[in-house]
Amino acid sequence: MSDEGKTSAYQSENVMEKPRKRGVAGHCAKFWWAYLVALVIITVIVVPVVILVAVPKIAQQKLDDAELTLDSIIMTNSQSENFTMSVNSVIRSDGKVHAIIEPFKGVMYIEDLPDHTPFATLDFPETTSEAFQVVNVTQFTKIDDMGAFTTFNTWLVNNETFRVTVMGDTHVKVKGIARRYPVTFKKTIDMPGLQMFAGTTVFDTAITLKPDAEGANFRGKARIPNRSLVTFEVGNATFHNYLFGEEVGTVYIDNLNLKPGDDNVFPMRANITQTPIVEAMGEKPWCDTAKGVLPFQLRGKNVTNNGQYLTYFTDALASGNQSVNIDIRTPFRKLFGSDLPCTKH
Ligand SMILES: *[C@@H]1O[C@H](CO)[C@@H](O)[C@H](O)[C@H]1NC(C)=O
Ligand SMILES: *[C@@H]1O[C@H](CO)[C@@H](O)[C@H](O)[C@H]1NC(C)=O
Ligand SMILES: *[C@@H]1O[C@H](CO)[C@@H](O)[C@H](O)[C@H]1NC(C)=O
Ligand SMILES: *[C@@H]1O[C@H](CO)[C@@H](O)[C@H](O)[C@H]1NC(C)=O
Ligand SMILES: *[C@@H]1O[C@H](CO)[C@@H](O)[C@H](O)[C@H]1NC(C)=O
Ligand SMILES: *[C@@H]1O[C@H](CO)[C@@H](O)[C@H](O)[C@H]1NC(C)=O
Ligand SMILES: *[C@@H]1O[C@H](CO)[C@@H](O)[C@H](O)[C@H]1NC(C)=O
Ligand SMILES: CC(=O)N[C@H]1CO[C@H](CO)[C@@H](O)[C@@H]1O
Repeated sequence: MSDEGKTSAYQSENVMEKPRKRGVAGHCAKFWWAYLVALVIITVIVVPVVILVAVPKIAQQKLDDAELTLDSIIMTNSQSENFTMSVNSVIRSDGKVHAIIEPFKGVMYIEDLPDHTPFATLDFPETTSEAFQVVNVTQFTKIDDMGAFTTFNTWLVNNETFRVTVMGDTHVKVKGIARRYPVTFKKTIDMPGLQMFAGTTVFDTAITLKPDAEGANFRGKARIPNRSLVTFEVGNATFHNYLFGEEVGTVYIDNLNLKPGDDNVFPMRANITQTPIVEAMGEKPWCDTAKGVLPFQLRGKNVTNNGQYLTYFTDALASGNQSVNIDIRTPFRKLFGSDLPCTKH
């Protein structure tokens, strides 16, 4: 192979050297065939190499270099088998190549799980290679793989951050070239998770001795931080309520709609077994140094939205315990007018 290459290089040098000694016109007349051969070579090899190899490589390279940032994901109208998803994102590139990227379906999967099972498919609209391209998509989304979607929600609820990949095959049209080039759009992004709602606080609490009309003997407000970029329409959520490892009741939060940020405040109510609470309130350190702030834990029990049972949120919220310290002394004082005496321990 390399020998053949050398021979042809040598021959072409000969072709180029000889004509220098003759006149331009004679040279052209005599060696028209050489130009024809050169033209044919350029047309047959060089142009196709540029069009078929170089341009698509550049197109793919430019697409690979572009950066995708997710600004927000909004899940609304959550139903058992589907929901509406809005994704607001930006694609940034150097903007040097003028090209159109055809619409395509991009699958989304968790990068750090080896099976890369898609949990959702995003319909990307046609985009251009502008340096700053806002891509907002709102679409009805059918949950094709409930296991993968539940896992995504579970990671979102539990993790500090995790990686999600968006990938799809599409075509690029470069300005001035009729051909469409197949390219692959593949971007991996870091997604902040909810960290099991760490930092949730409960305030404006009140307790009653008898359950009210809704069966609750505890009411308060919960401020639930959302560190993720995702807005969730969760619906009516119930939680197991644990104290010192024992289940002591059920917590209800209705119409839970979590937006990114710190101002997610929801009324909560609970139906709590009173005995373990009263006992703890009379024991050290809760009755003195801990000031009646009890270390409860919450774990998802059931999520329904407009009468539909949402397994993907139920399972995600059930995947771990969320610690919430609740001041029981303040509502206790309001109810009884005094603290419980500390029993010796
Ligand atoms: C979405 O799912 C619900 C069940 O959860 C079903 O009743 C409804 O028809 C679905 N919507 C569409 C458009 O498929
Ligand atoms: C995309 O969505 C963002 C956030 O909701 C919004 O600020 C922006 O105006 C939208 N842009 C377009 C082009 O729709
Ligand atoms: C995310 O959380 C899941 C389950 O809670 C865990 O198995 C996984 O290792 C975590 N991944 C990362 C990247 O933190
Ligand atoms: C949550 O806490 C309860 C009570 O301590 C315990 O029984 C349960 O196994 C915990 N669940 C998880 C998922 O950590
Ligand atoms: C909660 O309320 C229901 C109905 O009033 C009652 O049957 C149940 O025992 C209560 N649970 C607790 C933990 O108090
Ligand atoms: C949640 O509630 C729905 C509707 O009431 C019920 O069908 C489902 O079995 C419940 N799931 C759990 C885990 O309790
Ligand atoms: C939550 O429950 C209440 C009382 O049962 C009901 O009126 C309301 O429609 C439910 N909300 C949702 C979003 O399902
Ligand atoms: C407590 C906490 O981390 N809150 C965050 C909630 O989400 C917003 C937006 O993503 C952040 O700015 C907050 O810091």
